[in-house]
Amino acid sequence: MTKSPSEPGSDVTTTSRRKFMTSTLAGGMAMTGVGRASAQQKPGSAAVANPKNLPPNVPDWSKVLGDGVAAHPYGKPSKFEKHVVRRDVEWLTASRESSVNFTPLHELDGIITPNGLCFERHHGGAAEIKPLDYRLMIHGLVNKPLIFTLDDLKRFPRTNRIHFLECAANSGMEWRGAQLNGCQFTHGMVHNVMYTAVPLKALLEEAGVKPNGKWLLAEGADAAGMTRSIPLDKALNDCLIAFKMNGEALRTEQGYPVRLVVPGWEGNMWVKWLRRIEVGDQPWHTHEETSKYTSLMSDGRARRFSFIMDAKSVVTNPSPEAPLLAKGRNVLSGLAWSGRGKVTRVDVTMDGGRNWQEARIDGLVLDKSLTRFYVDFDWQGQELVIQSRAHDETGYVQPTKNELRKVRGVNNIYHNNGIQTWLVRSNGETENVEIS
Ligand SMILES: Nc1nc2c(c(=O)[nH]1)N[C@H]1C(S)=C(S)[C@@H](COP(=O)(O)O)O[C@H]1N2
Ligand SMILES: [Mo]
Repeated sequence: MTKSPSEPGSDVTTTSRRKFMTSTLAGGMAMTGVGRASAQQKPGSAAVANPKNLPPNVPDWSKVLGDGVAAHPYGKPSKFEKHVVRRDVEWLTASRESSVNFTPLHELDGIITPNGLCFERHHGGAAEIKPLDYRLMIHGLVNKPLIFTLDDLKRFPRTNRIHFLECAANSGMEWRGAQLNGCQFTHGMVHNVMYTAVPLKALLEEAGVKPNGKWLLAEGADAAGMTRSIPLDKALNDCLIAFKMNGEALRTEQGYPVRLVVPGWEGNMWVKWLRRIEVGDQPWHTHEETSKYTSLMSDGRARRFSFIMDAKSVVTNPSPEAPLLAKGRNVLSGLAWSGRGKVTRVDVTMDGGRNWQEARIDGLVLDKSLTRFYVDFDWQGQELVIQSRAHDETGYVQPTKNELRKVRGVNNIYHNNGIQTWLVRSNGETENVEIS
């Protein structure tokens, strides 16, 4: 019911009259280790190398043998990368079990999210399922109700697909203005992995959907028993029953041993620890699609079944946790995605919307996947007001936050795909702001 306006940038005022609304919680954030406090290096105070290890000297690590091959049966990141972790915001949720942590987007590059850094969102903790005891049941309006073991699933023809998963609440704290000082927290409820999976279509064909079967109910085996209604057309089109991510078994947090993949649609439909799929003739109107995952509009009505994640983008570097450290040659980097298909173009402005340039998209451009973009630029210490704007193959253009507020109001948590603004100060420090 709400189509976002397609003329972003129109409400940006001139430079002289521009006011910045900065992150209101920046101070509190620093205390809980969020935001600038978590940046590895402060602008202008780049860590200094030990001259002993620099050319022409022989560095320390060339004088001793390294670890043998058995030291790490399962490899870990370098110990110098300890800061690259999922982080959470303690005050955001009442319990650890129904909570969320965030992908450190500003530390990553390319389009694939490493398994150990995929944000987690669960409503009743991460279930631990013994693979031998795992079963997937398909029942309801089918000719032949079926129960599959994990091995049964792995005997169906499989496919590999790279898709983003974005929580509908990603950027949800920003509806009323800039809040969280770091792209890990404003945009980190997204990950992008390659799934090895069986198309859901194959299993539904095996069971034989009756002619009046029009909707599916997907249910998780966790304590939260997550349930969502999914239109049959979507299920037959591109939904997947996934058992591997980035080549290895799903992580416990991501639904081991099996999760549902619903490409381009809101994260809560991607049921983890998938237990059963029921075929019915109408949606179920579960708790997760009535009291939750609906959006209260200004007129008091609620927007429901808002499945698709609209096109969105964010500049990951520079950003509050990744300030500019040096003048001269610099790389601006970011991510763009769309639940409607491929990203076709990303525009970037460094002066708050007066001038836009087309970013350089690099690497794979895939359907309903994160897409990496860059702008290679020269920085002479001037203040920058950085934004990015994604376009997708349907012609949809990412709106400004104010344009979104006009159609959706501010009583909202979900589906905030508005344009993000970072203010880079002349010392390189970067802040979450909004332009008024
Ligand atoms: N069974 C089950 N599935 C679930 C959830 C859950 O709590 N239980 N959370 C959902 C929500 S709200 C999101 S955003 C995604 C998060 O997936 P991730 O943990 O792999 O990031 O899983 C979805 N699937
Ligand atoms: Mo979510």
